Amino acid sequence: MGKMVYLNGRLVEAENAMVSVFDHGLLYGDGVFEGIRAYNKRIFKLDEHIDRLYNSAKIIMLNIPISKEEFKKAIIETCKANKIVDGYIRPVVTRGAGTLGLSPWLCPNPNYFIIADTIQLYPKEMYENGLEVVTVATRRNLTEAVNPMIKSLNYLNNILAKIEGKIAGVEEVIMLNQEGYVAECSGDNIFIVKNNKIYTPPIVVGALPGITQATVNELAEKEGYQVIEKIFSRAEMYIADEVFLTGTAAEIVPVVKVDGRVIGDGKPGKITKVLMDKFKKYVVETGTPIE
Ligand code: PXG
Repeated sequence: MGKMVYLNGRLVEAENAMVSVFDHGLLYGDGVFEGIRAYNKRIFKLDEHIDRLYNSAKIIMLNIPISKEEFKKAIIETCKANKIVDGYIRPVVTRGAGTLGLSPWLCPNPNYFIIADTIQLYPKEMYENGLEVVTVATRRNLTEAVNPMIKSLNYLNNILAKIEGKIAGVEEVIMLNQEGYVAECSGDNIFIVKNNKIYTPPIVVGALPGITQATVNELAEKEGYQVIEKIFSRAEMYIADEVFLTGTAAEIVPVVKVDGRVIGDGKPGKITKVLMDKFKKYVVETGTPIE
């Protein structure tokens, strides 16, 4: 049996997992998604990801046709069918097939599917030596336009930023909001450390409420560090003692250079390394069992 995809209530062979070209998810990016990790046959922060998926859907008035409990069961079933031990899970809900017009009311049946695959890990050097990042010209979406707290299928804002980063020769980029404050990265949240205090921008700045970000808050506080939500500028980032990024795929990545400015002593920071270590232990011992 090859790869199986969960599509609208049942598991189908990956090559038969198809949606219509009239699906508004494809035509307009009208839909929502999640990216979830599995570690050691356990699904990490499943409830949190499901809550965020349903929140994103609620904001765009997309009715997910099954309950949260049913969605969680479907995710577990998909992981089982694909014998996932360590993997990456991608639940997607689209507006469904409709007319060529924008109206979501003419899309009566949302499509939902779940892909469970193995994960392509980032190079080890990135974690050992730290990452260089740059700020890009593409600003993060206005909260009054497509609010970045919606994990929608419309990721062009992030993709444009990613392209700028690629041209500049970096793997991840920093995005500012319209006021010029640091919002987040193309697919990661950002933290800075100054005088043993940890800061991350509040969601109102224009960022996705990251589940890895929330996990870092939890772990940092357990270690006795204060995590403060604070609006900060590029300049404050340049003079930080440490900078690191968080995301489901990337986990915790130390940053050692921002816009050409060396952060701290140019090596992954002390607190960053403590958090990376705690995170590594935490992920394998928590989570929803796949069996
Ligand atoms: N900000 C944005 C814009 C994201 O898309 C995060 C922050 C981190 O959130 P979590 O909950 O994962 O800690 C994300 C999520 C990829 C990829 O392939 C990454 C995300 C989404 C889709 C693909 O790197 N990151």
